[in-house]
Amino acid sequence: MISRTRRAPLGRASILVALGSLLALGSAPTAPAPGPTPAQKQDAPRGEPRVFHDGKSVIRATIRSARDLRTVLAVASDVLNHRLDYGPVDFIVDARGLAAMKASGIPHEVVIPDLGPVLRAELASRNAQAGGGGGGGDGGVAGGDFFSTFRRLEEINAKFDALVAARPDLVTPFTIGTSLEGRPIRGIRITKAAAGSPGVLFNATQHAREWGATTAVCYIADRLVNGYGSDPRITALLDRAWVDVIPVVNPDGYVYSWDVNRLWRKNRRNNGDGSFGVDLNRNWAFQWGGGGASANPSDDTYRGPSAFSEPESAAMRDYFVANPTVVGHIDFHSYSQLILSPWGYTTAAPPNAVGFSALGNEMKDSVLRVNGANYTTGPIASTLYVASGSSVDHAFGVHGVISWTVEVRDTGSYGFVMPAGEILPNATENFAAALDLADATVDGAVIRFQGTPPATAEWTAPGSASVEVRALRGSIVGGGVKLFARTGTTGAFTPTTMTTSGNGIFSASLPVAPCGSTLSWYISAETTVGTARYPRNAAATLSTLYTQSTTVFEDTFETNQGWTAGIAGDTATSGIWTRVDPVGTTAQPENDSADAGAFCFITGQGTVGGAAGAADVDGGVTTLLSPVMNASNPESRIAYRRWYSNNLGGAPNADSMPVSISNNGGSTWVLLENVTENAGAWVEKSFRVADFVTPSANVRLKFEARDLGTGSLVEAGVDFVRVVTQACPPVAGDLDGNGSVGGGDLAILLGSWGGTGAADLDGNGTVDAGDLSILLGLWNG
Ligand code: 0X9
Ligand code: ZN
Repeated sequence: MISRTRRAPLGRASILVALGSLLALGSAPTAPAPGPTPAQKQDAPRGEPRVFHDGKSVIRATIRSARDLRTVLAVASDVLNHRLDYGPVDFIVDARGLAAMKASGIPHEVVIPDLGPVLRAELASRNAQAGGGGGGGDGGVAGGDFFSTFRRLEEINAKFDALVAARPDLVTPFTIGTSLEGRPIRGIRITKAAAGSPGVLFNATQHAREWGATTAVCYIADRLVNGYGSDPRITALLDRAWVDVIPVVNPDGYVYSWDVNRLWRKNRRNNGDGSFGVDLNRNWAFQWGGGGASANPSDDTYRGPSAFSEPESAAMRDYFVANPTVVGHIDFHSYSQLILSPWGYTTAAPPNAVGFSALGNEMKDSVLRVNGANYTTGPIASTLYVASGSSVDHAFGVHGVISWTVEVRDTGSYGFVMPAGEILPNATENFAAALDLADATVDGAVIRFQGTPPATAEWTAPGSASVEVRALRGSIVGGGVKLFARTGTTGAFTPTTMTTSGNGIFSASLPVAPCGSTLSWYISAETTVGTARYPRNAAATLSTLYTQSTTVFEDTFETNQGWTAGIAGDTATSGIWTRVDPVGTTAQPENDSADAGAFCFITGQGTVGGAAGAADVDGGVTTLLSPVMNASNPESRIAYRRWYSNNLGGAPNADSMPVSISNNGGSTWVLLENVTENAGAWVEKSFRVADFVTPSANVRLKFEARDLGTGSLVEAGVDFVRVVTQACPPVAGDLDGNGSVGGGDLAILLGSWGGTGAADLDGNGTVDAGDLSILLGLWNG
């Protein structure tokens, strides 16, 4: 379950940082500390006094049992991240609830002791940034500063109007219905595709307070409109599909979260019992009234009196009915950094779980590449919690739409009150996921590359490529998975049909090509509804340099080639590096890395049957130094196999083994990698020397096995060290070294006519007609 893998509750320091940054939002360096703001700013425009949750605290607790969960639900006045499985959950308590938590024995942390100052500071920063919280901000098409701060409903509407006005040929406005308080629920369609084409929907703000989701969806609209015609992937998408964007499904709640209560979630239904609001994401018909939805009107997950009792959710229902060619959908929420697929109402696997999983992983990887943010993916109910009557289940369960919930940033440091500086990073990474969802559902398939596309390949044996292909709509056409390749940057791509070994895996050999050439390639999968591509962008290809590797240094440690085990300054009292046929323990290998022979370097040899901790590294660091190796070739690579185990003895992963490289015989060192993972296995590593130091004939390696953390059991090993160069064999007649024999070589030959040198191809002592005829015979480019 995700909650177990989430990072540990915030420490005091990070809470202070979070609060500090929040208070600093939008303030000039000289701005006064937030104090009382004018009364007209404090009271909501609608006349209701603002709610600042004064004296309430935000708690992060760790649920360990059903009993803990019942206690938390009893004391919480609002659950923030609705993570009601075992693990951490964030919620608001009043002073009595806080006391009850303290008495409960449930592990918890007070993340925000008093919400009042935090929410007052948030309002002050909004007032400062947006000229009083209303009217400001550009409605500009080219982005402008629209994403520099959060925007009121009327600003979002103006922005969308501006997108329509700028590109009426591309953007069409629509309204899907009207909220309880009479606000239109608006959207735009962005497309150049023919009528009847497939399309996708991105919406946000079923939940009023989730402004990070609202801004992310506004950004999708902005990027698509502005990217059409300039960005090849966006252009291709909008030429074959439509994209609908509905930024605010719950306009009444959104306005209320601006004007009265920043932490409002539901719509603004008067429930008639003194409570307000229905949770729109529990009000959809599919499996309405099941688990994870409340029948109590005052609850934040109140499902409403009946399915689609609310005009906002009913408008969304009608949207799906009226748009039968919608094939993909993301309902954006905040917060928790999750990419969630059906089902929400049950932990049972959905139809085509493997397809959902492949697409979830594609989106997660794309998000990570944009800004390095980690999102987690999986089915809702088994990843987050059971919740029934939600949009995702309805869209998939009733209409077969490939539907997702994305919970955007962050993981709880700020929660709903995202700093304005996070708007763009959050939006750009989620835009990447949105594009993947669109391409995958429109084209019908996901292609997942197995491993990493190779940057280089041996030109005589370039190896093969494997992909996992999963249909999302329709099915994969027999023989329809192909690898397309060409050498160089011009000419047609030649297809090779990839063969399947079952389980969605397809493989093909990379084509043979001359040494020194670059292979451009991509993979495509034809489905009954379209053709998917890897990489997704039709203008992008993979590129692999064909080369020839030569091993210039190799050490299997069967003999001593001049390594130094233990150096001056080492502090370890045991487990000193030693070259042996290892005796295995639970921490140390029983065998070397399966290169030739049986020997390798390990940290301390124990006795057969001895305790795991008897000969491990203790008390400090032990260093293994290589002899000087020649890595002067500019494309030299260093490769080795290493073992590292530090998971035992009560302090997992507390230690490390830095591996460093020197190009001056050991005078100075540059870190290659700092091994901390407790692999407990031989791991092959390979580094391009020039990425770390200037290649030289004076290269050395240094492995430092450390036992510095308390109580941990550290064992390390090194084996099969190699220096490999990459260079193509000389081509006869290639006098200019460009890989082929052509005009440049002819010019060199004619330039040395009558003289001697490399152009004397027949070796008769003079560059003459004999050499010219050899060169013309080798002519190939
Ligand atoms: O509970 C929700 O509606 C969503 N989380 S939030 O914290 N934004 O409220 C998650 C919805 C996922 N979908 C289903 N549970 N079906
Ligand atoms: Zn939500």
